[in-house]
Amino acid sequence: MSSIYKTIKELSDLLLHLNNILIVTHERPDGDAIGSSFALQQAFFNLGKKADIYFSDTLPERYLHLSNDQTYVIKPKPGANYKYCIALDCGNYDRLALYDKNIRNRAEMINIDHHPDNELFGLYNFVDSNACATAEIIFDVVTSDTTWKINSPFANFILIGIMLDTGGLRFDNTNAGVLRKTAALIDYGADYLKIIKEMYFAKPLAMMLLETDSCLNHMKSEFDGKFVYIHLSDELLNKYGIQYKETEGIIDNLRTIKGVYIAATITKLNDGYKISLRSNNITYPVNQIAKELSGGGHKLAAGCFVKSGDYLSVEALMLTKVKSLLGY
Ligand SMILES: [Mn+2]
Repeated sequence: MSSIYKTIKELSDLLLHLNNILIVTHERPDGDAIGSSFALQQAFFNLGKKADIYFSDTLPERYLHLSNDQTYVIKPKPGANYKYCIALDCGNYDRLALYDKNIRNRAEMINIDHHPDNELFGLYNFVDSNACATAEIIFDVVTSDTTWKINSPFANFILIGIMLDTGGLRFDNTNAGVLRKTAALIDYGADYLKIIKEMYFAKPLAMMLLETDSCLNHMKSEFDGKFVYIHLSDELLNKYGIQYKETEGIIDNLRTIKGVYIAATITKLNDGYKISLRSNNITYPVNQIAKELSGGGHKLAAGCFVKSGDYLSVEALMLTKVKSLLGY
């Protein structure tokens, strides 16, 4: 029997009693997935408890400095056995990066997330779609009970999660509470200016050139300019030596264009194409499109995967969906 937790206090009481913990998150982890995972691990460390994090791949370059003391694993030790598995920032079980697809039969699964379409796949579930980031939920937990101890690494990890999911405190999910918590994180020792510098003022030249090339030569515009998208082909990425996992910022740039409501990138992935979608207007919730194509996400940021060997048919499918969402 699975249960749904409604309050931060209940969640905090549950987490405080755990030991022998594995933390997991979605595939191709973003700043919130990474920040909230490291933050929760740090919170357990601060209580003298051990918790491992599993990622299915090495982290994007901008996050590599977070992991210099080998605090996460890519290949778990054979026979690794955890009593609890905490899933962060992931709406459904299939999207979780897991080294053992049967882990939920071997460990008690705790699902903590802020995606509105979360499928409550855990034995224990806490989902708050009003939270701007999963990192905000972890912050709420750790500040809800004085048993938890906060230090500056914890504050930095939370801040990274919040900054990434709010686009640097600029997206619609930024409210007064988020700003107060950001201020509190600085009081707890987060290095705000360092994080801003690393995230927004340290773009590799190759990335700048890729962005320029992709806007100049590969961006397409439809529906009176309300929709723009880029096919981030392997050829284009290879030209600049940039891996797909590093390109999280490109789509966010597209939606800053005046008059654009929806932006997308399409990238080849294994036996199909990954479509990432952004909206800057809740009148056009892109998770609706993602859902119709078996993906998911938030109203303003969502994604899906279409199994197909044919780019043009995937592009056409996406255009049909966007057209109807925009009411054309
Ligand atoms: Mn998130």
